[in-house]
Amino acid sequence: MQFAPEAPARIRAELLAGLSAPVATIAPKYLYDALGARLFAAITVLPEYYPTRTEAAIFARYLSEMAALLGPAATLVDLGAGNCEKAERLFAALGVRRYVAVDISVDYLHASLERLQRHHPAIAMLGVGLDFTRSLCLPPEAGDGPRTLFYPGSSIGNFTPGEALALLRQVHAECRGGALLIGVDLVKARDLLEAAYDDPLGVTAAFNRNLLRHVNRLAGTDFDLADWRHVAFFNAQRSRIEMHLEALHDTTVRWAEGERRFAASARIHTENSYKWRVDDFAALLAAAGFSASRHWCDARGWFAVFAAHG
Ligand code: AVJ
Repeated sequence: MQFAPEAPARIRAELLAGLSAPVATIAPKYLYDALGARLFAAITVLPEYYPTRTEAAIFARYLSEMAALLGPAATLVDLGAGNCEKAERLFAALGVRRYVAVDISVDYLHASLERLQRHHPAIAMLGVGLDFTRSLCLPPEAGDGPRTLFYPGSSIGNFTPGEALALLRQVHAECRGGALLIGVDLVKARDLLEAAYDDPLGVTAAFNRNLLRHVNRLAGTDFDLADWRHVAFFNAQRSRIEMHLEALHDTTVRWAEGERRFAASARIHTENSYKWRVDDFAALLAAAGFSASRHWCDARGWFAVFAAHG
């Protein structure tokens, strides 16, 4: 295991700067404290949240085709590994011999890797605690040969197209002539998109509102969850789902050396989830330096998995 956790003071400064900005913002990576990770796991089994099961079906159906295209992936680097479940399903087909799990949440990673190592004693495993939304720089232990980078779940959707390009350029450099396997959520009808991010059971609302508790712990703020409601909608012009927290009435949030007043219905922007068109994403991969990419979709064309060579 190798951890490079962000300094608490830096996290706090980043959060308070976001809260004080003209458009108050909290980065979506803070959605995943221990409870947030469990709420997200619950989201993935909601009938309305199609991405996880659609992507899993694409992998189940086309894995051998993907493996044939990629060639043996001796080193598999999992970006945002979490419980490592998705990567584990690739081990046999891709002939993985070294597995590098990267995640911002290191506690979770530790437990996941211990279990995984017991089931796959022949695979060398390394856990890396890293916030790659800042910069993706893998340690030398990640191996000096070509690497296959795995970025499933459409987490790339959290980045603006410009940020996504910058991240994919780093991914391209880190794969060292290897490959990338990435899941991408696609543009579809507004009602399908909005139901996936504002489910009737309120799990996504709980996931979003729980962010405020996490921020209270990280930044020493005094958010009262009762003051905030979940808002999610598709911004068609920018091709993204936006999640916000909206003040139910006038409220002031305080911390050690500052405060911010929110008028009724003022919002804090908490997440973007970009939805791509296949051609635009293929062009993005090319712009990031990847050569010929291929993609596989579900029958409804809701989600795509792209494979590209470095
Ligand atoms: C984990 C970023 C892919 O954007 O669909 C799910 C997170 N947010 N429901 C997504 C999320 C609200 C998810 N990603």
